[in-house]
Amino acid sequence: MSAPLAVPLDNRAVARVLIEIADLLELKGENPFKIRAYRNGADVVAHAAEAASALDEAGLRAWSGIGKDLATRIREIASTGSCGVRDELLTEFPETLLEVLRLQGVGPKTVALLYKELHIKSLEDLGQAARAGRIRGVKGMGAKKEELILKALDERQRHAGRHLLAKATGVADDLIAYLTTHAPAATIVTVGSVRRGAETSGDLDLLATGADASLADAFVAYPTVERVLGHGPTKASVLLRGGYQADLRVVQPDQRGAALQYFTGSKAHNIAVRDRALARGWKLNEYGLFDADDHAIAGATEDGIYQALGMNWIAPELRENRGELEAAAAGALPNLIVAADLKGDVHMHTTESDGRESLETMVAAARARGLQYIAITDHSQSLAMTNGLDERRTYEAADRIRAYSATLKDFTVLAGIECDILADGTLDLDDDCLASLDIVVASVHSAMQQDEAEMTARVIRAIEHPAVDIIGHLTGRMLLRRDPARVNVEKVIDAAAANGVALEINSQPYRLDLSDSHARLARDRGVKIAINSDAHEVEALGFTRWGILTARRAWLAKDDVINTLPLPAFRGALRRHRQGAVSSGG
Ligand code: DGT
Ligand code: CA
Ligand code: CA
Ligand code: ZN
Repeated sequence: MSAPLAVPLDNRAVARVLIEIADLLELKGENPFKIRAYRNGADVVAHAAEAASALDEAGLRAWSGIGKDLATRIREIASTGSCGVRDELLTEFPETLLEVLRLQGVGPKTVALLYKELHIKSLEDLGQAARAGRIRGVKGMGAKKEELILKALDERQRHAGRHLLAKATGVADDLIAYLTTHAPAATIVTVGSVRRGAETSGDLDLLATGADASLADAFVAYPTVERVLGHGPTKASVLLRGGYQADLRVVQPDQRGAALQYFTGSKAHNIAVRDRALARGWKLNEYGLFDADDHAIAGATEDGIYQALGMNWIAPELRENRGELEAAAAGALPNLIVAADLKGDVHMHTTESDGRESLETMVAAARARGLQYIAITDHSQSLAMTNGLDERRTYEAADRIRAYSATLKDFTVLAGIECDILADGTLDLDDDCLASLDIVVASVHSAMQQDEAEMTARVIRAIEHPAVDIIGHLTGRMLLRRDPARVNVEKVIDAAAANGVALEINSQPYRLDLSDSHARLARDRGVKIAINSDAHEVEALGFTRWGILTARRAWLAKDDVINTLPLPAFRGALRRHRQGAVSSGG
């Protein structure tokens, strides 16, 4: 039994331990019902509103699906970070085997078999065995399985240790909240790639001022710390559960701006900024900007540093050395879009297809977020597994949406569809049906393996269809999971510009598609952008936060984004209402 923790684990951390136990039981070939109970338990804990650590056994058992045994385990995990069952399982299997288990497409049976037959204990062992062709020799494996394993290992290698922006932000926010309770007077902020809003990040970088060495002590004692990599009074580094490395720096208030600037990066941006200092015979580092005699010129604020170097302050999202220094020196930085500029969200789903909530619930949540209009864009028929709509259901849903919208004061719901772009570039619903709607988002969801010529022609054909207003998630990429489809983005952008079709920045954390650089290219060629949540539940309406960050990294201003327009102007900006386009029947 482990020693009690200073601070109990939060629900997410408890859930992770439960999942680990389920994984280990699966390796052992245990009773599937028992395994399921742990997985369900993890789900319940992760989604519970109350902290598991604050409840006694009876309180935990009041949660559905939590029996006596599980309640005991949860209590133990929350207070000690582990439990007897887990510790015992880890005497039977090395912990490194869990990483093998998490490899895409390698199930517990395979892992257990390879452990038994080839003594494969880690990803390293697995790679060696696969490359040496030893896996195909194991009964029940074969050359095909070996190839799949090599591919999974390669993918993992490419994504190793990187995390989605939304997740990294959540982990950083939790860590900062914890640190703030230890040092209420300190200012603690996220720097590095997370502050720049980059789509993925390698590690978390935190910067604190107004704190003493006890902050670093609290940092290394954070409940989810797995390993302390370094620990000094002004600098510490830890490995957190979930594979996040986090670095903390504590600096003096008069150096705060210099440290913020330095640790925000990017490296390429910093090098270019430092070159400007060097050109003046000055020196710039994380402690400040200094003249040739080592007198401090600036350092307390970032603004002071940029100003001293003849530039306007540059928003973190732009700091990639993609022309921002020149623009800042010329006073020509864009006036970047902010979250409050969004007036509508025109891509989301309801229970009519694969969404989790009704039209009414989505509307209430969107209103509560301060939006003025939304479009309901459920899937079309060819996505059968989402219960996609055929023409008849599309007409009916549109009637229902418009009737409901008419009952609302100061809010409008547009009747739309996320229409599938079929493999040949034709659309999934007939022309009359599409023309009758208020808005059509067209997206690719199938035949993602097409070659570049085919995929590009397919999307352009959809863009040329007069009923299409917006192309959804153009490349279909899934960050850290699936590469973008082979599509010539530049040609698509030119076609969108020629036809007055907008391109979407899909704000789903694992999509962010268009990417920042593609969105910037689109804007440069005169294409309007729509920032949409693609929400399938109310919480997901908040995803536009990530879409906004991506838009800012793309240098977009309010005017570049069509759903910043109030409704009448938004409607007028849609392709269907532009000159030469078909007019909507509705
Ligand atoms: P990541 O963690 O891979 O997502 O990317 P960053 O940008 O967060 O990079 P990281 O964590 O290695 O370093 C944080 C910032 O510190 C980086 O953006 C710029 C600054 N920095 C780190 N190493 C150097 C360096 O060698 N030279 C300069 N000028 N800046 C550096
Ligand atoms: Ca970093
Ligand atoms: Ca770092
Ligand atoms: Zn979609």
